[in-house]
Amino acid sequence: MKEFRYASDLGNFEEALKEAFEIKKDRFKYQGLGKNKTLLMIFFNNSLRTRLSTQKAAMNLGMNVIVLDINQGAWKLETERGVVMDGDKSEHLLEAIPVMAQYCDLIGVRTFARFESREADYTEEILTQFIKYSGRPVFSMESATVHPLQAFADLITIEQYRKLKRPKVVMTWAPHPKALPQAVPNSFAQWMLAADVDFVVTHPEGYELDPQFVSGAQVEYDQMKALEGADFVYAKNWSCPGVTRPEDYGKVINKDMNWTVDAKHMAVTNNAFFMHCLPVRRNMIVTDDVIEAPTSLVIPEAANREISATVVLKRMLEDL
Ligand code: AN0
Ligand code: CP
Repeated sequence: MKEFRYASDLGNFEEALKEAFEIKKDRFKYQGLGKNKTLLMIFFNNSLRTRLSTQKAAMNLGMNVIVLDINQGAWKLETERGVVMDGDKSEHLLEAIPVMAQYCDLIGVRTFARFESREADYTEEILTQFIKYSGRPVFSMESATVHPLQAFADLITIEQYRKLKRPKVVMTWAPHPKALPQAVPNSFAQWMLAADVDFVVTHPEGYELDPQFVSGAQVEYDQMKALEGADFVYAKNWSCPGVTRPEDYGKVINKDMNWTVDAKHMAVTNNAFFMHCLPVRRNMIVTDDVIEAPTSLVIPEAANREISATVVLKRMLEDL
């Protein structure tokens, strides 16, 4: 594997899940694979789970790890070509990327959507420059439009807990005070559409996700109706994707607290499991009682981040 951004980069899901459960049983099975190999993780944005689980995954494989927080101690980077660099940015990404690549074998990048331009975000301006100029295998640790390590962990979690062969999985928008990226819902939708599940998306009008990720999904604007009979409820906030309202791209256009997942929502499901990628704002996205219930999978889901990252790093190491 040379790149990890999309569901298609993983290939056959059955094989990937088999590998994931093999690693879950013995996460140190491939300890020799990463000897004298270095993973560089570059963070343009904050993280708790991705940072820890990906580092742990690299250690499972015997790798060395370097973590760089671009905003803490590195030079401020210019990302646009052609700019006269007379401002506060001391270095250009076009030098920084090949330099960073000298010191590592694999690169993970976290770089959120900036919401300055839909086009810049949806062309994955930063991540694609890493792919183009580093000469190393590159994986997204949540980039502008995707979060594949999360979606893979979610797939593993659903496989681990499903009671039916083909469960009903409902992804519901929920309110949040600040604008959040569409990366998590984009990837989750893409992965669920490629998996053997009955997938439904529910959100208020104006929150339609990009067709490149959701085309083929059932979209139901009535949240209660969508949740009926669900086996898994996957909650997430996202800001306006700008599909039906281009002028509102990246804005919070709805804060309707009726969408907060609470006991009354869960009551119409098939005793569904509750999922969220975390971090979550309690009593905005989900009530205390729902996230604390025995049916809440938020912790096992986070635990599976180590597994998804181990599989991805293993496959990248095998292809070096
Ligand atoms: C980020 C998001 O919604 O994309 C990261 C989630 C994994 N969340 C926040 O910034 C709070
Ligand atoms: N779910 C997730 O990616 O969390 P972090 O932002 O803490 O890495």
